[in-house]
Amino acid sequence: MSKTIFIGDVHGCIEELESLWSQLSISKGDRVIQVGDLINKGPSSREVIQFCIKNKIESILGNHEIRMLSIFKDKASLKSGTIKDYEQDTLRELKTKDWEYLQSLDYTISLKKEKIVVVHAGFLPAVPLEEQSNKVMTKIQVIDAFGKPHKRAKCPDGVEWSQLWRGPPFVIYGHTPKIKIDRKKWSLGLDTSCVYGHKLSAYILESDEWVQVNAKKCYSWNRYISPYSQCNES
Ligand SMILES: [Mn+2]
Repeated sequence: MSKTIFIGDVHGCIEELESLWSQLSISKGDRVIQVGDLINKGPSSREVIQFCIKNKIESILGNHEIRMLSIFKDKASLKSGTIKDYEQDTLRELKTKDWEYLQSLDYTISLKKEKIVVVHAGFLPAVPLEEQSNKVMTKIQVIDAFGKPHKRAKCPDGVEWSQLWRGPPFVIYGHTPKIKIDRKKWSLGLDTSCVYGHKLSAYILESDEWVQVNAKKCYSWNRYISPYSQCNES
């Protein structure tokens, strides 16, 4: 039986992606979908995109892909001095084919029969699926008392969107880095903080199991997540 596999946020962690791939024993006919944020912060955004192209991994837009595509489109913004070092690195690294891959991505992938939707960040539970904004789909983490979406760090009293989400559809997402896979009745969060020194995770739908590899190191510092004080600040 062919498998459907979902992979969490990679952020340029090519060695971990390769090692996860070898543990998944992918065969012809399997479908592999990544939840966005393939690039930035980690060691090689370009190699990760090349790996996806070569292995026909489907992906969606994360906030980091949106950000890089907008910088790429408007080079004038480079002069504003608001570009982070890792964004400069990615901009230098990527070639035409890599940009074309990023440009081909959509905000969601729907598996109709399975009633599953894959999105990078999540959804606002009070809004119909077809009316969700691009910003919400790539950035939401928590919801405030007025029902507005926010970043977790900006709204400490907010409730995670996934706690309020009632399917169908079942939502598979990334963007909110955690130590463990975040499984709820109607959602599955797959960002297990690889670039922050924890794990890269994959979920296999048909057998309902996950496969994880440990990060080789902490590539980027995150105060909530990173285990090592010697991790590079970025
Ligand atoms: Mn993200």
